[in-house]
Amino acid sequence: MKTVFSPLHRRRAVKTELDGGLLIEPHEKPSRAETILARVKDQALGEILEPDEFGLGPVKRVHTEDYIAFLETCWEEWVAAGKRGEVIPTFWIGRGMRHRLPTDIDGRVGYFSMGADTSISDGTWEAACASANVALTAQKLVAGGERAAFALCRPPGHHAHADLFGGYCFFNNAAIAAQAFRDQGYERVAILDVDFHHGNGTQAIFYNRSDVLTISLHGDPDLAFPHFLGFEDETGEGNGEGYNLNIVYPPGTPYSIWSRGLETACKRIEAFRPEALIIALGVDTFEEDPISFFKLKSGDYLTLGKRIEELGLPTVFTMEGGYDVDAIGVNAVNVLQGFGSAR
Ligand code: SP5
Ligand code: ZN
Repeated sequence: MKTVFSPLHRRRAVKTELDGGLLIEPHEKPSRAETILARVKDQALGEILEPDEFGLGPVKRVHTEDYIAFLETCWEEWVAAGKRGEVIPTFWIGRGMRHRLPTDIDGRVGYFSMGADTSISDGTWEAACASANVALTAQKLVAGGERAAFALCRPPGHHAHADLFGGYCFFNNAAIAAQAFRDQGYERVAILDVDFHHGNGTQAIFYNRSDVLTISLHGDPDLAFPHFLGFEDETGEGNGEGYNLNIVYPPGTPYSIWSRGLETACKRIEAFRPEALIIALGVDTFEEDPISFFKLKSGDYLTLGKRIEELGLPTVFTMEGGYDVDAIGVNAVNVLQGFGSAR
């Protein structure tokens, strides 16, 4: 399987993550992607390509113009306003307040975010654009006839809404790739999100559409980030009714339980008869992950990859979360090797 990777991910190297009232070293750090890349090379998974440049056209199919413009200049505006630290939102739209885009940078940062876990500094814009290009290049490979491709995206994407950053995400790479398939004439596309966290951005982007099926398996949002979306009664709206599926699990869930939901998801995907599949691939379901509470083991990722291959669909993997850096390479590449070894 071919891997798409951009060294520009290194431009995203924030120093802070607000966690428990402290500014800690971010969980979402450059060594994550480098460790996965090293494993791809070590295992000779396949050719490694740098992304093509697609410009902002395909990004604008998913994200709003005002959000994109904000992200591009946010750091410069922040510095120009005399701030001395990294961009971290402090104020949000509370219940009863107005959804009106303010001029002031503090107001704009709050307006376009869904969490304060995601700092911004110089280079975040370049890395986010490169990450979208990585996903789009993998999509192009698969549209061109490859059975599957691995988009080694960093920063990740699945928490980003059309006009919100947060959860370490800026552009929703999986959604952008899915929309690219649609714009190239694919009638139905499925997105299966196996990251520990609910794919809230992906769900929201396609919530009223029946052409992109969204499925997420994740830690119960009653107990885990993103806290305010991802419950099982969220099934889609309007035309999209029946085209969103959430499956939630409690702390301590092992693969033997998690995989039951995977079976439900696979049955739903088969019934939908998509022409392409996107896997939002997070490996923060791992037993040693520092911010999550599932108990998947490294070998389970081989089994997961094999089950995904059995769907028999053209498949793009977009890299999402996974914060045990020591294991992230083995776990992510195990999914891809499980997929490959089923042939
Ligand atoms: C892409 C992705 O996986 N994003 C996840 C973002 C989660 N950010 C919030 C992390 C909160 C960590 N809280 C630690 C609790 C540990 N018991
Ligand atoms: Zn995650």
